[in-house]
Amino acid sequence: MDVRDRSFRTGEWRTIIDRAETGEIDEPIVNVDREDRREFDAIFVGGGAGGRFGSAYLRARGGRQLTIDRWPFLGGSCPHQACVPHHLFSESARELDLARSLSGRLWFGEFDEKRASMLAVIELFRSERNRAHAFMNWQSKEQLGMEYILNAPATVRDEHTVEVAGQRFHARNLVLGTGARTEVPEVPGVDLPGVFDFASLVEELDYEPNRCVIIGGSKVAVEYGSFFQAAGCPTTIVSRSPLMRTASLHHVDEDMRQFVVSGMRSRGMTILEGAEPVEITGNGRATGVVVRTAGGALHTFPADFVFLGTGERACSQPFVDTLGVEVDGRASIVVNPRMQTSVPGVYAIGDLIGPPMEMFKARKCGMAAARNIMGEPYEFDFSEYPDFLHSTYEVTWVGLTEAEARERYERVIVIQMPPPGMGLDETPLPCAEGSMLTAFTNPAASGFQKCVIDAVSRRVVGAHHVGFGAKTAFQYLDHLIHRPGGLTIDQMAEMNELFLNSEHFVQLCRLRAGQLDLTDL
Ligand code: COM
Repeated sequence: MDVRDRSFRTGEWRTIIDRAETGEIDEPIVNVDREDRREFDAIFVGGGAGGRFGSAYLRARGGRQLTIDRWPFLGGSCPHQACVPHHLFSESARELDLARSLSGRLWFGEFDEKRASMLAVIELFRSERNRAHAFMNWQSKEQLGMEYILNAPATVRDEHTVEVAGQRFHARNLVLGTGARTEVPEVPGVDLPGVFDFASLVEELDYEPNRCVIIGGSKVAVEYGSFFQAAGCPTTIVSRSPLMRTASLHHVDEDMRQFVVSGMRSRGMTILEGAEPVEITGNGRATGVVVRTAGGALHTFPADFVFLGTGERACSQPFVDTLGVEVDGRASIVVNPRMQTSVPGVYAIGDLIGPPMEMFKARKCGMAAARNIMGEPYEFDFSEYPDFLHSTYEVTWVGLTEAEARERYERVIVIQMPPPGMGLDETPLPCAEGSMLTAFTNPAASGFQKCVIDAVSRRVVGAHHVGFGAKTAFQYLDHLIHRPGGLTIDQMAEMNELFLNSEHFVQLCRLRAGQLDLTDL
């Protein structure tokens, strides 16, 4: 299907994507400018976040790219199976938990557990997700001027050649961005029906689960588990490491972690740390998980729904086989800070190069590759970054934990809410957007925040927050605290807060900034 000379509106794109997904359109969707005789500067293999942003950047720099994806849309797993559904599920968890905790109060009706359905939310996502896909195709073509071939897998032939739908395309460079997949643990029974990961959940779930066991303690386990529990499916998490202490998460403050994990427990979740799955039992489909608990005893936890939260592994094998790119012990393609692989002219980006498997990294990797390809030496160091997850809350953090700061600096103060030593139920603070009703009805659950300051330089070195509405601020806080000179408590005190502001940092810093010798608050 050649769409080059057509200009579809998003509704028309949606129909095309729908038809491609049902197999009604089984040919490639081709948007290639046959009249442009220029060589391609790059072929992006994979049109997910990294490929799309890299492609857009390269075009904006005057280059010519071709982006190829096996799916009939650009944007990749983010809008199809990962970030977007996760945010829909996490918002649903928050709403469900609020409605449950306020059942019968104010204007809230008696909470009806039968109407709390994870399947209904998943079906909503499944039926509507192509709207976002349609926008990506439209924007990439009409606004960003990208060339692409969709609905057809790409096969890399050599470091300059990619074959798609029987046709070969050549480019000065290749940018590989085909992502990662769930690392399936070697547990007997893992192939049984009733065992899902984040992708098969949105593709295949067709029943309402009654009891869930999650294997693994990743971010995905915390986020999806909180949703399952809120949607009325009692959930047990089986994790070798303490939750939020897995290797993929850095700079998790212990007080913040305890607030999050004890909140999950108080909402009814069972969290088994130091535990390992021995077997998924089943009788044609999953019926439970046998777990060796921290004490060594074996217990069987019944479940009609088992979810894998064990992390992901890069889909690098085709490129190892064809190009011989170097990979590390976890199959992630090894790149330098310019995103160059061990093979000259071949770049790799996003989840394919390993953790953190986060959106900011994928998109900036794409941009970094594009800049280098277009002759601008550019390095991307993603070793320090802000991070977040959802429980029923938005949990956000940047910089150092209090413990890390105390190791690094001689004198550290914290500005914290509730203040250190005060019981959670003694104060309804912090509260702001999204937590006012909770603060007035269940103060102990209103949230937690902590700002960590090096008292000598007066610089903010870490910020941690559990609540709602603060995530956006952390993007800017990340920039401010990591820029040369950083961000001091005095500069925070100069900011104009939009009161009530979720993380409370500006006004709390102002209460202390007058001190020449800073103390905790
Ligand atoms: C976002 C997809 S949902 S992309 O990063 O804009 O391509």
